[in-house]
Amino acid sequence: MGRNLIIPGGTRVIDATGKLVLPGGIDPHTHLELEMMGAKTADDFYTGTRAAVAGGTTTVIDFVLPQKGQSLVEAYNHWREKADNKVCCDYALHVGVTWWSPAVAKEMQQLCSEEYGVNSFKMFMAYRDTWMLDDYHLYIAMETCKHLGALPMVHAENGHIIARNTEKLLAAGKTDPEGHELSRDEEVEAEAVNRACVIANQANSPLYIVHMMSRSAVKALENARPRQKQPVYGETLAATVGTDGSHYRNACFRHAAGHVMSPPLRSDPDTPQAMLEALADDCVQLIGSDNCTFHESDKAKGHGDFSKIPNGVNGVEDRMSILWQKGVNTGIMDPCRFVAVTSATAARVFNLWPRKGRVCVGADADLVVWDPRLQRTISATRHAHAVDFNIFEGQNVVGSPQYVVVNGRVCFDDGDLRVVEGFGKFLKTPVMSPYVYGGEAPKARTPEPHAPSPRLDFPARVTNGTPTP
Ligand code: DUC
Ligand code: ZN
Ligand code: ZN
Repeated sequence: MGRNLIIPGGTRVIDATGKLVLPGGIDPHTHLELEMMGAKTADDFYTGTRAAVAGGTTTVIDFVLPQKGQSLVEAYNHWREKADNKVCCDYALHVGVTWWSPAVAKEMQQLCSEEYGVNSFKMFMAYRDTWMLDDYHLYIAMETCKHLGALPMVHAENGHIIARNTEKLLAAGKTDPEGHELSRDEEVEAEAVNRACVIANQANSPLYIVHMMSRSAVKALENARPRQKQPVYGETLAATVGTDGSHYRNACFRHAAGHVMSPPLRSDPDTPQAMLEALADDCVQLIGSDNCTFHESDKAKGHGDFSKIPNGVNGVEDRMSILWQKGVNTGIMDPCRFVAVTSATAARVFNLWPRKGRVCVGADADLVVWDPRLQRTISATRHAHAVDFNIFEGQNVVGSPQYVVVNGRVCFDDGDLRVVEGFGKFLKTPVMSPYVYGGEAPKARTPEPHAPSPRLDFPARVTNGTPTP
């Protein structure tokens, strides 16, 4: 980087005039090659990171999810085996604390060592029969994180209420995918957000709330934040700002089941706008994808019983374009905030900054030449995922990567995807992120009316699909 650089002969020159050069996106939340609910995700670490790169994301952070009773270190090793030779871009790992014993605390400490490079642990307040921790153990897990300088993450939904509502709905004959949303409405999420904040406060621990999906959840976080002694981060998803729960009422099972994820998309039509505003005004700090794709044939396991539909949707590829379209093109956020929520803040929170998430001398050459005029129509027929469904099917987005450089190599080249399997590396994330533990994190804000940023005027340049008026 610099002016008047001496450029060696034969160096490829990419002219970025009229484009934006952004740090590669960081998706803090993926599930690649995961087995859950009797199915295996369609996207593995190759096709998932291929899709990431196609959309401008050059780092993903995936979740190691041990079975109850399984050694966390063993599960971590298994994830490394699945990923190391397949990833097309760099990746890091969070580890799930899905059960508790004193041995788990020891393993958390081991995973936080330099050798393993983990600095974040996820606890589930839902998935009662597989991954859920009760509040007592959630409290201890958070204390352990605090002690280690790691960051506890929670899936905030009340698993007991979901279990009981599911029984009642199925008994009453409500078996179709809409039952999924009905079994876990907004207050079931908001209650758990509040409880997670209270427990984190008792543990004097920072907290990261994954996939916040509703206005009620955001409100619960806003209410709690002024009381918190340590920083609390909120994450929302591409799915949340890019689509909504109306799809659960689609008469086509394939279509409705294709949108089933947890927490669910919300039927309140104001949700996407509210989540975008929460992202823009720093109530919510990051946007991930929760990419967890299942083929139609696997979603079909839940025909006649919504509780058996494997939970998860796509998003790692389209996350950045969806947010640009819904958030930047509408004037809700400016391009700098776009970079913060899609890349820089994740790098800071998970202690990858400034190697990742920043364009500067010394950082990895993970760069996106972003064309704010480039238009495309999202479709499963064209995406780089392995899965046969896309929750954003048919949406036109203006704003997409033209080039994506992964560690100095052009891996998305003006529409041509040129990824290399195994090119990515595992990133060790040291504990005690200065952002989380050093008082640099965002403070509670005083809620104020949302002030829109000036609308940018980029005329469209069409690649595929038809231009929107
Ligand atoms: N939610 C999903 O939809 N899939 C994976 C796990 C989760 O919490
Ligand atoms: Zn979750
Ligand atoms: Zn998830």
